[in-house]
Amino acid sequence: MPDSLSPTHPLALAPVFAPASTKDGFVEQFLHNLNFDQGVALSSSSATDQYLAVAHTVRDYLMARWLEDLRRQRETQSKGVCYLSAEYLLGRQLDNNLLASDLTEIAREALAECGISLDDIRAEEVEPGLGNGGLGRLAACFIDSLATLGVPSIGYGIRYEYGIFRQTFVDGQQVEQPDAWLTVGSPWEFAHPENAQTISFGGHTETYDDEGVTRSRWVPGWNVQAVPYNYMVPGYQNGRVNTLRLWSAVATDAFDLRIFNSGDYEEAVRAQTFAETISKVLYPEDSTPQGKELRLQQQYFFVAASIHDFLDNMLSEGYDLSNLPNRVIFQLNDTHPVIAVPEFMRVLVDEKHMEWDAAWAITQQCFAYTCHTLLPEALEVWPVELLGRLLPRHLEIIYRINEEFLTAVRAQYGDDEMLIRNMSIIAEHPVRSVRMAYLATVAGAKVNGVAELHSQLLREKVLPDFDAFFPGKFTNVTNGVTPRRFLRLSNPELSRLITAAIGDGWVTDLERLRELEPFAEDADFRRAFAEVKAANKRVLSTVLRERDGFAVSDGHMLDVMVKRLHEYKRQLLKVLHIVSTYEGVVSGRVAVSDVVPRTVIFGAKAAPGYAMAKRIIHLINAVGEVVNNDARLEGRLQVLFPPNYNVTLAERVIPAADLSEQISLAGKEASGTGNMKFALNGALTIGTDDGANVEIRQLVGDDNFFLFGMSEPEVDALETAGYRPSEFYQADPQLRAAIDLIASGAFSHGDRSVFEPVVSNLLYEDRFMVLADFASYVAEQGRVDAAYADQDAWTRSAILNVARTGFFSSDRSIGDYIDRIWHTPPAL
Ligand code: 26W
Repeated sequence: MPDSLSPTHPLALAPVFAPASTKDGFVEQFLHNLNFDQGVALSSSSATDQYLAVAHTVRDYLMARWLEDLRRQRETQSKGVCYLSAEYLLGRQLDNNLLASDLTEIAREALAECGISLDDIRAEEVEPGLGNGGLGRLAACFIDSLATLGVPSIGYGIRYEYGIFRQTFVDGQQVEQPDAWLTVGSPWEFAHPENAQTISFGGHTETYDDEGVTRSRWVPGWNVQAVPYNYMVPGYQNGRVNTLRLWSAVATDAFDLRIFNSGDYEEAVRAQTFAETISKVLYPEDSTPQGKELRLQQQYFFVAASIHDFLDNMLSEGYDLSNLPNRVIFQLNDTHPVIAVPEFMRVLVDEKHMEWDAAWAITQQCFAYTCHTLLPEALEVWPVELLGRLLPRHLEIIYRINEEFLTAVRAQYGDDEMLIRNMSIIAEHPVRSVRMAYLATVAGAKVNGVAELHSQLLREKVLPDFDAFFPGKFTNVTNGVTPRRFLRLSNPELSRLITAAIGDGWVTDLERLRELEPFAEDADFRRAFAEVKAANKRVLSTVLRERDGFAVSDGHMLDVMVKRLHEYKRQLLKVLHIVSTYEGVVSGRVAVSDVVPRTVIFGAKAAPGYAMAKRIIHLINAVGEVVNNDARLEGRLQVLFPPNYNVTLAERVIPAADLSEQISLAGKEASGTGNMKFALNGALTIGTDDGANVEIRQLVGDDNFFLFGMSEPEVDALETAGYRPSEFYQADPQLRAAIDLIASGAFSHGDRSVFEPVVSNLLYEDRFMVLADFASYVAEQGRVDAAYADQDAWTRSAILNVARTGFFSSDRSIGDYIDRIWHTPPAL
């Protein structure tokens, strides 16, 4: 009997009937789970039953490793990372977990024996969309890398009952539907109500005398329970399984009881519903925080639960808290979890009775902050009135942190009131508010941006005074993506080709893709590579036909722009290019035979309250409707906009793409991570010198990247000089023709009012300088067309993009976090 089957072994594992690591074992375990978990016989099982039983089989297989890792992390007490993130955009789990356990082929054969196709089963999984876009997906890539690298770590977040909305189009306009991802239950989660934390809100603070010491305490007004749900995060074929712990809100008994005793049944039910709204729904806002009270409740709810969970469960009995910096680093994924800072101080000072200065010294070593934006309107601020009402003690603590910080600033710079006002954690206008990014910067051991350019602009433009005041605090960690999901899983054909050429070491050591470089000169390899791309396009074509009824034309360049809809990302620039091509043909300026056949694919969700973004979605659909159906184009230009772009669709679109659109105004996109996924899958980029595009271009080389547009300093200069978009409109007949066509109602059945707000915004405001970059963009697209005509040269460039973008593995990003910020020990 193996050790771990003994009841006295610390893991005391239940015997498994047969290990799922053989085909027969898998079949046995699968049928067992089908019978005993789903309660059905194979003959009467639905695809959902089968999916759940397969998932349980994989889960059972990983369980021993998971329990072992949980025990190891608790026992070794080595320094670990708590990743605090309000979002995790995980994507489907089955495929990933099969790959991590190296069970894919076994599962495929075992299921085939039962008359089931693995491909059909995987389509049953509803992806957990617990994030908006880049920031949430980055967190998911990071926990994959943390597990693969064996870093002692845990991800903490919120188990939203409803993830990012499901997008549908009605008459070309976005309509949001709730995403009830938990309807059939998630086979990957484990609820632990016995480990619930009580999280308090409201009330007031008071001081009291504790044997001659005056202390503060918080007397809360109400509370909720935070119930943890654990998710397995398996490392890639390394026997490690980390944990993602997401919190769900339920009403506390005490809360219910008080009301129940008062005899108000309806009120008791209402109270319960109220408590549970906290984890009900992910805010679909991306970049523009709304300052909603419920959002602050969500933020405090999950970070307070996480901190208490860590202190209660992860530290050994009688742990010396002054040692905490050697035990943990809390990484703050943007400002959303920053309320953790005053909470941590409150626990140390009010509950553990630590001196303020000692507690602050510890806090400043236990937190680090990652900023993910440059847009001023995306920097979270919480009105003091709201924060003080919901978290009165935390507000007092923030005031004290600020007071001491400003005293130190004064000591260094004297009474420069302007500077003090600029650096204060408290803003006075338009309403007195807490600047969460400033609080994070003052508290964090390190502050990092997410690409070289972003980190530079963060230091120089967003937080310059802080950079001067805290030398050495600012650093960069360029983002990355997991090669498991975004190459190995999503592009199996290319993976096979790469592995055949250089072996499979690249899956965990992506820089090894460099070894592909010589193959760019090999005609046979180029042919095989081009064949993979063509096959991926056929797969996408099938997916889009089945999913959306779209027909993708053969032989077209696939030109893809997928990302959240935001003005700074400039989907409008792409629309103007399409409209201009169309206008060129219908006006006779361009011969249709000169149009290089392209299919443009958009994918984008707009925040439900972002009216301009929704109008742009409408415009894209309207332009597609006209262009796709105008015979004069002879089918050479197609615009497809599949609704509900998500991780699952990304995995199909990216491997098929020829051209990746990364066209934000320089200085606005912090990094981008889609840009990395496309390059890694052999798409060429047309892009501005923005975010991580800068590093992509440096790595792949100018010859293999289509650069256009103003640089960040040029944008800055134009802004200073005074940007007048109408001057660009007046000066460029091609631009004028495109805008006039939209304004004429050509895409709105003659109704000029429909897109009038878009047109006038472009002409009179154009915050993101679409018109200023139009000519340069169109010219560069001309070079794209010319380059695409030489398919063999294009393929050569595509291979070089793959070979030279190994740097963008999230394993490398995590390595950088370890070296520059966390200083955690090597894997156990
Ligand atoms: C509602 C408040 C709010 C504010 C900002 C919600 C979400 C945000 C995020 C910071 C938006 C976001 O996802 N930022 C993206 O982060 C990616 C990962 O670092 C970067 O690659 C993108 O450039 C950045 O826009």
